[in-house]
Amino acid sequence: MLDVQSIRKNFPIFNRGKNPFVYLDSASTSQKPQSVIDAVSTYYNSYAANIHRALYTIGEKATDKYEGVRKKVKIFLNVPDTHTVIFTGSTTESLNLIAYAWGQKNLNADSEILLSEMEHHSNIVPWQLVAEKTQSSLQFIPLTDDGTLDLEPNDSLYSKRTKLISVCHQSNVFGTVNPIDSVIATAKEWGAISVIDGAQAVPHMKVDIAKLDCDFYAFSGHKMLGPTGVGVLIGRTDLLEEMDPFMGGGEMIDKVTLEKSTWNKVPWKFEAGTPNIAQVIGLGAALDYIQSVGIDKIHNHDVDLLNYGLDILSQNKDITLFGNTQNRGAVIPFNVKNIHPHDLAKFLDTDGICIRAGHHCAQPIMNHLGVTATARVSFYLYNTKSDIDVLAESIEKTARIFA
Ligand code: C6P
Repeated sequence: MLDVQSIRKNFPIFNRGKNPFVYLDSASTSQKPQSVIDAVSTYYNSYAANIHRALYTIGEKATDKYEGVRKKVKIFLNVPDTHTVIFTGSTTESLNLIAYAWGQKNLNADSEILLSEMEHHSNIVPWQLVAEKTQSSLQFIPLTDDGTLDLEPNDSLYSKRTKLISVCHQSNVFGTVNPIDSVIATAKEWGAISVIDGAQAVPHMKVDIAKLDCDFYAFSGHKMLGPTGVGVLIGRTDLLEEMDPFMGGGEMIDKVTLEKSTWNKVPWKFEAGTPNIAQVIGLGAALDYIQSVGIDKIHNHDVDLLNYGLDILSQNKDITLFGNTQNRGAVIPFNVKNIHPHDLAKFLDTDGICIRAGHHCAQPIMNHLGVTATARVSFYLYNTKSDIDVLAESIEKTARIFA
């Protein structure tokens, strides 16, 4: 059991004296504990310097702290080699990095890119862009009505032309935790590389990169208590070494002449320019915080809230819940009869409740569901069952106003 009241004391946003304040949008971005805010401000207050180039004490300290976070990520996710942990700006940037740096070199008119209909736009649009450039084509693993992927062996989906399979570990709309072990195994079987979008998974469950043995894994810091502006891409050493850089500039080079340049080693080959130093250091503090609480405890707490939320919301006859999958994270998409989700979100906000409403950057899912938007609530370690009770009451109140 998590001691949620003690946890909430660590998050300044819950202690502003604003009551009620019910934050149910952690799938969009999480709140930050004081230790993360302190780690970022301490960097700016006491050792703000560029990394890998400053020869003075505070520069060395900044470099050590930044590189130390690479080791923390390695330990947190059981990554075989620290050098395969690349810092980016976000999951979006991580996925674009693969699409451009791997895709442009390895895809051609004979290649197929296999995605799923469940993807966030950041795991669709970069592939559309690279498909257009390379004349390769896109295929999609179908979505079923209960919010899972139809992974049945299917000759029209998988073939020798399949060069890359990219799916999310956990859906940001349904919360579905996909059987990525089998997706990764299928990719290997067909000689394709596997890419996993872990944006919604890493904050909420134990992820073991060595065990998964995928080719690329991407996630964002801001959904896991860290600052915005930092993401991670983990890649397989040989693939990263073969790939051309994604961006050119300082730091990513070995030698530069006016005619040509050679590249720094992995991971720095992919970290052009001054990186997001403060944000990476903040991510390190977020990893420390999650480890101090325990990712398994957080996961169990999520599941508890999910089951409670599903139970409470399903008692309201005006609510339509979307998706119905057994293995899922703490995300619930729904709509309320006769209320547009945007109106619902605005009315809930007047009661101090933050939820997401819209297409959730997953318009193909909305098309599949036959709606333009849904409401969505998502839970994290600082949420309580009483947050869900307050939500349910406010939904009922809003429904009475709209009736
Ligand atoms: N989903 C949500 O409210 P960035 O923005 O790059 O940190 O993460 C993009 C992203 C990629 N994949 C998945 C599965 C995601 O959920 C997200 C971000 C947020 O659902 C913001 S749209």
